[in-house]
Amino acid sequence: MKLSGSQIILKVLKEKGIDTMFGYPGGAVIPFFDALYDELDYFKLYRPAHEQNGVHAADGYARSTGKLGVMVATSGPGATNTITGIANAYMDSTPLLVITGQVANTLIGKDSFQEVDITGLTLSVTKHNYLVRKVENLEAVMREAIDVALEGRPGPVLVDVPKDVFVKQCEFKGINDESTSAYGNEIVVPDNEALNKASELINNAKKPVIYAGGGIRISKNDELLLELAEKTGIPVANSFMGLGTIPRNNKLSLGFVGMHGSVETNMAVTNCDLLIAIGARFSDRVIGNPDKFAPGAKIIHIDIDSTEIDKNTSECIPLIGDMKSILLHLIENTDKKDRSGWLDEIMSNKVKSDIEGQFIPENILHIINKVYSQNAIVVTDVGQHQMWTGQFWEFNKSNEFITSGGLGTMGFGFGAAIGAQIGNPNKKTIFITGDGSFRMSCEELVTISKYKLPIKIIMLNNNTLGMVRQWQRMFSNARYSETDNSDNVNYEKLVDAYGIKGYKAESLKELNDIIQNTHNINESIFIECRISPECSVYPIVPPGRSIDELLLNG
Ligand SMILES: Cc1ncc(C[n+]2csc(CCOP(=O)(O)OP(=O)(O)O)c2C)c(N)n1
Ligand SMILES: [Mg+2]
Repeated sequence: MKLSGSQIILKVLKEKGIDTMFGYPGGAVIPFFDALYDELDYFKLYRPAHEQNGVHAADGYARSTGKLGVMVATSGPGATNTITGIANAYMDSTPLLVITGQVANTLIGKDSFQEVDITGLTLSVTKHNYLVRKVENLEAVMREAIDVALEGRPGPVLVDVPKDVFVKQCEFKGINDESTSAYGNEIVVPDNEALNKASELINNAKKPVIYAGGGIRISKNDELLLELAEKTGIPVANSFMGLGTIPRNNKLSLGFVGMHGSVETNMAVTNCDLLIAIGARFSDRVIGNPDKFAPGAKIIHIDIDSTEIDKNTSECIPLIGDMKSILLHLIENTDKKDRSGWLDEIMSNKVKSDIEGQFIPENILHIINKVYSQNAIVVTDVGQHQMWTGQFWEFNKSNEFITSGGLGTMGFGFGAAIGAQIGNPNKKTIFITGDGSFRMSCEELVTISKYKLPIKIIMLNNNTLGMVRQWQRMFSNARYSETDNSDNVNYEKLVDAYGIKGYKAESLKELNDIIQNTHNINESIFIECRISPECSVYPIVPPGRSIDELLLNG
């Protein structure tokens, strides 16, 4: 059967069970969108207002569903607009397929209209990328690209397709095509000796801590993590990406560790004698001064990606391979233990403060969390509001928290919330944003009204680029250079222009009333919470310091 390049792409997507895409048209991809036009009874394509947000949407869709996220963009500016989204997905290990149109083969390398070397530009932020110059190669490349994105440690893969390749025809070989390589079938498991040694270390540890990261969400192992923690009585500190891997209201959950970790969590990791890292990568935001991170601990490092071992730490005991197999082995070979003495010691460091009645992020988030405690996906932007959400929201599951961890991309949240809501029509998507971040992506208001996505937008409006301002205040002599945002944007009017109802709250009572009156409405709403620019994220570990050198104020 002869098919065009565009039809080949759609055929392989269908074969892989992919029916949802994000995309934005343009000259080089007209043939692709033309072929799609005939397939709209199977495929659903969502068009964002901006390609960057389309990639973030594919990312939010992938993180919340565990499926591949797909974004299609045109050549030149369409392609360059995807780069931030691709880098963001790369840092947080999200499986994405980005298909870009390229100028026709005969025009490549001539500074042609809307030509950019997108494979060159994205080389360092993709797991792999391809420029497919011959239609005969497209079928195998498409299959391989999808497998590479999903297999092992997932990541974004880009396929660049010249316009003539979309149009040219060739024979479609089908799944038995021998030129397709077999990615994704190999399950690597560490040898028994290493696993037994790790079990023994766990059995003998007096003060162990599990450091659980986003790899647990990616490999869908929340339940096994909980089983291991509960059997061994070992408390769990999360990386920011790992929040939700253990329910936050479980007594073994310590929340997240690192720059904005709580005192008890950072002290637990500092004082532990064994740290069991599971699907976490010891990012600099977690470890602070590497020489003083968990100084008396042996470290077991469980990961699918061997290049993570000893990258940011040294002398780990590595367990490389399939997390499910490793966790099952550890659960079976570790002793059931009561470590409540150690947990009590950890919890004695907890700091209590009297904040009742104050219109501050902690109380605001508690009110919202109470109403949306079940079946909700929380998506954030980047800044103080992101850290407050991580600190105060009681997550139940790992795929119910979506945030930009590694790249810290302001503007990530709106697109990601759109993708999460599309992937999970039966869940409520709560998008928590800041005034600065929202200004970077609010063009997507049109997308949620067009597709009737009932996303709840909560803006913590401090009229400032709060996180940067906090650093200026604490570490730059309060010289507030270019962080002021108090230019009286009327956000209620802005959202009204898109047919979305907006509310403003300046007290807990107002917020409570708004939430009570609106939470059952199956439409998008926007709630602006006007907070003081002086609200800060505490604790904070000053740059370069160790994670036990926390500041609680100042
Ligand atoms: C694209 C991008 N540009 C700049 C930054 C640097 N940055 C980090 S947090 C922040 C302030 C965010 O402001 P806002 O969204 O209002 O959140 P707040 O900290 O006030 O809660 C800035 C400018 C970034 N992370 N991403
Ligand atoms: Mg702000």
